[in-house]
Amino acid sequence: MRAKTLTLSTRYHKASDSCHLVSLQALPFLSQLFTLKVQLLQLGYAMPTTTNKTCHICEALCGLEITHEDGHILQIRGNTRDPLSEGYVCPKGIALQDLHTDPNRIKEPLQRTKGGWRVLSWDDAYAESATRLTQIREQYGRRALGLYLGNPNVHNINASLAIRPFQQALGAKSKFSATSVDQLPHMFAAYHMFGHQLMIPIPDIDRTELLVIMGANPAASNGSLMTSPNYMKRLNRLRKRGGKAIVIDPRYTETAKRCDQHIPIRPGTDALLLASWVRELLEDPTTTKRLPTWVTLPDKLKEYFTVYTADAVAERTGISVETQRTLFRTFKDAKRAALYTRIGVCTQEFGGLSTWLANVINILTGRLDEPGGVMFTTPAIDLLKFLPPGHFDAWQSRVRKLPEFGGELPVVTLAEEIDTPGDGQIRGLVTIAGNPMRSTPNHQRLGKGLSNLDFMLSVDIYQNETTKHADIILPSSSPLERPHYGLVFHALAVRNTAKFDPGLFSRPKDSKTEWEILLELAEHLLRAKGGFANRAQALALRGMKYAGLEKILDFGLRTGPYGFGKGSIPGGLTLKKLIEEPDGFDFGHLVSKLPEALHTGDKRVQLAPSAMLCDLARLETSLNANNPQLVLIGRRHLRSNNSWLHNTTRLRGGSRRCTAMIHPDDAEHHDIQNGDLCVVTSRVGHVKVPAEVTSDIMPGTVSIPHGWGHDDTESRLDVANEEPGVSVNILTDDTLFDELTGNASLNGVPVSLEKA
Ligand SMILES: Nc1nc2c(c(=O)[nH]1)N[C@H]1C(S)=C(S)[C@@H](COP(=O)(O)OP(=O)(O)OC[C@H]3O[C@@H](n4cnc5c(=O)[nH]c(N)nc54)[C@H](O)[C@@H]3O)O[C@H]1N2
Ligand SMILES: Nc1nc2c(c(=O)[nH]1)N[C@H]1C(S)=C(S)[C@@H](COP(=O)(O)OP(=O)(O)OC[C@H]3O[C@@H](n4cnc5c(=O)[nH]c(N)nc54)[C@H](O)[C@@H]3O)O[C@H]1N2
Ligand code: SF4
Ligand SMILES: [Mo]
Repeated sequence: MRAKTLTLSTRYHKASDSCHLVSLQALPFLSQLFTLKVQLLQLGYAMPTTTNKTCHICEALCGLEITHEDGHILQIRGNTRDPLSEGYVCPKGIALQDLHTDPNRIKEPLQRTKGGWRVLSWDDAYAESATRLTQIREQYGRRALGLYLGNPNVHNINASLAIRPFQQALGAKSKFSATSVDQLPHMFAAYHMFGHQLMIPIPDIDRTELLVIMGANPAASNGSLMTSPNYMKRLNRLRKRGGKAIVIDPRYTETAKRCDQHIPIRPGTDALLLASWVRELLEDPTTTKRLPTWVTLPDKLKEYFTVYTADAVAERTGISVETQRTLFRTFKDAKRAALYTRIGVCTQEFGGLSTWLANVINILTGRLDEPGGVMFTTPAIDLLKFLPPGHFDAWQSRVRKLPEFGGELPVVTLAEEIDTPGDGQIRGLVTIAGNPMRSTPNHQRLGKGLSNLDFMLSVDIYQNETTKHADIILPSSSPLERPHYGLVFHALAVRNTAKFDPGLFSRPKDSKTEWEILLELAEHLLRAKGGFANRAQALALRGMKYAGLEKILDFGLRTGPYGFGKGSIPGGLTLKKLIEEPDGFDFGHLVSKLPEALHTGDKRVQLAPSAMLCDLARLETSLNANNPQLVLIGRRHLRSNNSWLHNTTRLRGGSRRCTAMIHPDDAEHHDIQNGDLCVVTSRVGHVKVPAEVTSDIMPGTVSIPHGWGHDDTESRLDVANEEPGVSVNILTDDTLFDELTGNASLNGVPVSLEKA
């Protein structure tokens, strides 16, 4: 049995399973200890307590056990009873304590003045923000107000639930988010093929026999759009049961090193390989005959693919005809197989087509909705029921006429919408948990725009490269002081589970969650606007505040697939039951649910929507393009998370280095030695970065991780500042994007290289 600290349970902490196993003889001893503990507590001695918490940093939803005493954290470890993460924790989960204690984390509202930053009361901060934002909207219209939502919002139930009413009260038309430097192509394909933007097929890693991983490095990222904690252990299990894993990536990644095969691919050419794959499948007449009856197949689909012969794409992709054919055959012959594509494939020139084609391959090979293939998760709160299915191109951006998706514009247009004069030019901006000054392409241009705004408000925990431009920063409480429910990521998980934690510590007086901040701001905005409609909205808002976050979650659970009258829990799942079971509920493997679960009007999968078929013409043109001499790609590190986890001492060093990986041939060609400082230049900028010469990367490719560049003197990030690195998004280009979806093209950016 695992050794355990004897702990006094908190209100919500269930006695651990190992306690249940303690023999009867030990009971008198335990009760003596308990009495002793109570006596010590009465004398004012604090005792260690162990509380469950879900890690909110990445998508993996790891269950943690945090031992703490008197507000101090003594230990963080993985919860072995967690049905999804099974005890796994990565270094970032351990470093949660640094986030909590970070002296740089903002604790009070701040206002930027000519004389520097000053502390502001919450009331004044709300009032001032609402007045200034309302003024801009009334004077210049809704387009003049911008909103940028960053990635941590989807990991934060407080923000996730409060953002919608806040948005309505703000009334900003120019909305942006990290979606368009990330998963937009997945949502675009889901919307067009399955009828709902969040109906994303998830690889059934626990039952598959062949997993093809394209443009993802789960050994660093722990999986994305497949919540799959302990990804590498899951891959090991797959291989132990006789299965195989293949990685298609320009770099021989940490993941590839632990798989069966690595196929290097030239960045940005995935759509060509996938089109060749689809062609091969359509060449066989039995492929379409075997399709389920609920798949709509357009006439003459085959004709769209005739040009993409294995031979024709070999040159551009760098993948030989032989390797292609073996890959296609292996996938087709496998009893169970799943093709999984992620950020390296999304954020490139053909991100939309590639993501769609991967879905098509999974469907044509009979993998969709089949165990061991790609399936749809059944989360305890059915997100799809509460969120709109989506829309596309209902209106366009002002300057470049890029299409909206689900009411948001591609973030590659943000800078030009701020710096291009004219009607609707953005003059006021709100950022919530976002750092576009490190996460979006060509952010120097954006920086100039931000410093010229009439007013900017940031809801954030740090004064960083983005929020330093704000007039007011509203800080939220520590992540350890707030509840967690993985609203979004339970819905994208490789297993159906649910868990809730109410937060580890109570909040200090005057510290607020995003739920409180955003709803309070919304109320101020509605009041500033006045009018009957706004009074009605304000009333609804007050109702929401009064009900509280827990009531809303409880409603979601009760009406969900394991709620009253459904599932195996007597009386149905409620929040109370989740709280009483802090290790969470396990509802088992993903289940087949098509065609009933489809959101399309005709309950059929649209295999080849016209938007995608039209875009194939653009792909065809690229077939005969020349490969650029040198292109840039990204990289993630296990000990880092986007741009905002570089201020912890625990995560410093190790493999987490901001270097430019280059192949020995390219190094020799440019007379660069390992460790030399080199200059990487693109159309929009240049950076000076140490070279890491390695044959792990394909010739003609440079890899630099994103999220770095913390040398800004106006930021308050003391630890990050000591090891600043450079921002790769100085090189990425706001004019490079996927024309189908509007997603940024961050991989495959043409660059040149020289010794500094
Ligand atoms: N070149 C390149 N660029 C990329 C990528 C890439 O692969 N290559 N990846 C892209 C991807 S996938 C993503 S998701 C985006 C991320 O893009 P963003 O979401 O814009 O950036 P993050 O680095 O996640 O910054 C998050 C911000 O939230 C703040 N924050 C952290 N926790 C909290 C909290 O609890 N509450 C509040 N209010 N604020 C908080 C941080 O201080 C920081 O300012 O970056 C993208 N950019
Ligand atoms: N430790 C850590 N974990 C994270 C994050 C983090 O920053 N750090 N960020 C989180 C977020 S927001 C996200 S979205 C996920 C992303 O999770 P992943 O998608 O796994 O992201 P990466 O680790 O960047 O892996 C992308 C891979 O794509 C490859 N690649 C680049 N260009 C191409 C190309 O043109 N074709 C192909 N086939 N491959 C290419 C890169 O070499 C890289 O190995 O990770 C999440 N988890
Ligand atoms: S893998 Fe992600 S969720 Fe798990 S501990 Fe690490 S950062 Fe947290
Ligand atoms: Mo992301």
